[in-house]
Amino acid sequence: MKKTIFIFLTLYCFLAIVIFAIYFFSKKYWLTHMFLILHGAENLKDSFPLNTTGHSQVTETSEVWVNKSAGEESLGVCPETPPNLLGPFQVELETVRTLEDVRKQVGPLLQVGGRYKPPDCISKQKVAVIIPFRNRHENLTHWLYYLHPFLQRQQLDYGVYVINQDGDGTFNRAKLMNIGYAEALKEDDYNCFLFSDVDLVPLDDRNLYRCFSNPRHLSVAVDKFDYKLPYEKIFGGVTALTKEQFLTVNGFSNTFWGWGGEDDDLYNRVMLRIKAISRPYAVIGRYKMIKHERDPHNDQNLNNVKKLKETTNTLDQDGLSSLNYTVIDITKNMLFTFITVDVHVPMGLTKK
Ligand code: UDH
Ligand code: MN
Repeated sequence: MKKTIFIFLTLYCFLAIVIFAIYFFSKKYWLTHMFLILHGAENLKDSFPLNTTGHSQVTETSEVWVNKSAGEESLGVCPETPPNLLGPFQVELETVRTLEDVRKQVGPLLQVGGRYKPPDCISKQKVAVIIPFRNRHENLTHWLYYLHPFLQRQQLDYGVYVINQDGDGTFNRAKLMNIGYAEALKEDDYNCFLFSDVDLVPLDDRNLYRCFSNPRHLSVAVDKFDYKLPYEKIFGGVTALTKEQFLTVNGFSNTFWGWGGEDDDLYNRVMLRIKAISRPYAVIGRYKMIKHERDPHNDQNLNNVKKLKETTNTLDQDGLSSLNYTVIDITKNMLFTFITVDVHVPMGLTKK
């Protein structure tokens, strides 16, 4: 009899443990999933809404996507407002910095190719940061020194792609952006593209480097322009578009050779197809532009001004749909992925 009671009790305990374990794990699973579903389905309010004076601006909500991979099931979605932001911070560009210094300071948290994921939460977007580049190594070092910690404080899942134009033919900023988009997508399923000049260092980390429900112009208050928009429709410097928004406007034009116009053409594309942009408040969208002269082989091109009248007619043929280039080299280090490309400079523009 005693033996039967003992066996019965043992079985009873075992069953209770099994039932408890099933209950515990399923609850954790459902809690995580309810959290993701609730936050994923909601269009969360932009914590830093727009200056409403601009005619083209609308109040924004930020989009929510979730990128989960194996081993991340138990992490929650990153909060809408990152908890460790500094707000305004000091930027000092006099110190001579080497890539090695920067690597020592900000490298340890990164993965090869300048990739980062927040360790404690799942970022809602996967952001490819695209930098058009030629011969601005000092600028790039400063940019990396300030931007990696900045992007990490924002809990972004991101990768940095420096798109280096090969040779000394006329520079083409916009085409390099399109190439960056195409090359980044070959590496990962990015859903947000952050296009940044190499010389623009943000001064406030509340200026979120993520995508919003309208294409976003982030560099609204640059020191070079007295911390004001030089003109209302400016869409150059730093911009962010979702993959869908970028596809909707067929990317940038590939045919703006030399300085000027390509950013205004993108503005036209956005206005034709999406009809609205967003911006952070000027008090947040503050930047220092690292001092520089106009580069060689990037003279102002007055033909670009004429082309701006033609955006309606050229949008469909000229852009991502007609992009052609040759990759010469891809080098990865801890701070960035450096992609050298032949942008196929037309005859006659190969040297100036
Ligand atoms: N760039 C290079 N190397 C070059 C030329 C340009 O890396 O030889 C890249 C670099 O990322 C640079 C960006 O292209 O930051 C833009 O070039 P820029 O810095 O010479 O342009 P600028 O500062 O433009 O003059 C500021 C915006 C002006 C208003 C927009 C007018 N539509
Ligand atoms: Mn500049």
